[in-house]
Amino acid sequence: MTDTFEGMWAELLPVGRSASSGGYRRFAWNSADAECRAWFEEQARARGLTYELDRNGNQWAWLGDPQAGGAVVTGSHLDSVPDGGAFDGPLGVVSSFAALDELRARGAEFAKPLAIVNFGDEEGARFGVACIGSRLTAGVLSPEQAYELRDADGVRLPDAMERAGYDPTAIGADTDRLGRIGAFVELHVEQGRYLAEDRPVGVASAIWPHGRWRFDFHGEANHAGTTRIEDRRDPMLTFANTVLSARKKAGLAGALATFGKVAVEPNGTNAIASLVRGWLDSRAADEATLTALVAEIERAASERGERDGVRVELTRESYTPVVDFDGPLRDRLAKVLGGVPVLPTGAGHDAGILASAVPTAMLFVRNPSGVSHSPAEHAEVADCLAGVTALADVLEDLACQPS
Ligand code: HGY
Ligand code: MN
Ligand code: MN
Repeated sequence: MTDTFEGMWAELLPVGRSASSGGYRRFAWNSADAECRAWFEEQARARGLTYELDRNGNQWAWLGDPQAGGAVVTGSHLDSVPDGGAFDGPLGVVSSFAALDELRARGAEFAKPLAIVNFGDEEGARFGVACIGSRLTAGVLSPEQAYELRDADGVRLPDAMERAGYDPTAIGADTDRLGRIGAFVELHVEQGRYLAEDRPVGVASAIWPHGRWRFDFHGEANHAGTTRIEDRRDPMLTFANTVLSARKKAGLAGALATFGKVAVEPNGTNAIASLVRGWLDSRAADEATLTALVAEIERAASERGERDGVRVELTRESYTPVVDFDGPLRDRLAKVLGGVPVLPTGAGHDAGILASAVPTAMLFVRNPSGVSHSPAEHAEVADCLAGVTALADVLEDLACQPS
């Protein structure tokens, strides 16, 4: 099992990696994504698994009859955020194949179908909505909504799918497929430091509610060298104040608010901007806090906009309500693993989307620094292998023993 994990990891590591930063740019339907998908299909076929591409472009590798029902499914995603780390997503997919190899090495007898899945476009880095592959499958993103999505170059999601060789006309809820899943378990690198001092593997209890909102600050383009300060309608000013205000209000609310992406038009050094677009990522332990925080940030932005002569518009682009993972499944995993830490997370996952339709659980693997969505993201090999063993133990309990 050690050699299969490290062999697979080494194969996948260079795909879509920047030579300068060491970060990844595996975006939905781009060439790096295609290479990752080819790798997934190769791993499936090399193990004699039944390879399947579903209507939403998610990849499945089946052991046993995909139609039988009660399947135990594991897996994660292979796409990344811009300049992301190596572990967020791929650790779950590689560990799933390695866990299957481990179970076969143990001589495990499967009583239920087992599947490994790669959910497409989990990060939403290109089209702005998180977990598009699993949201479409769970029916929480409609085809109509998906057809409206465009990337920064104005390319529509269906056109991107078509250019990558996928049929966008088939996308939509896949109730039948979800109805054949008995349990979904996603292994993922931890994206905080909860496990750092403790154990290599933990079990997830919940995912914080979180969302993405786009602020459009409409000002007036003008000359940077001839426009008096008092005559300006500078959206950059309103944006900057909104960033500061969001940070302060999130701190007071014990919540999180991040402006990590901004677009400026016309984006010239010697021109006052006409439009600034800022994307807010906000998260909180409960929905009431999150809703109140975003409303406060919006109010502060509008008030500042009044002062600056800037019109402010807010659009919610992506939202995931709080996820409390399936209690009995969570407790069963914790028992199988012998009382490991049970922890919440502020990071969204495909498991969080599927939790609305099937019993779902997550395993976290220790990330010593807690850093994620960065080339510095890291997990020690020993902890990754502990994660594979834990996943194999859990899958053996769920799929290899008559319930
Ligand atoms: O944004 C998130 O929490 C996840 O990485 N998609
Ligand atoms: Mn991520
Ligand atoms: Mn992830």
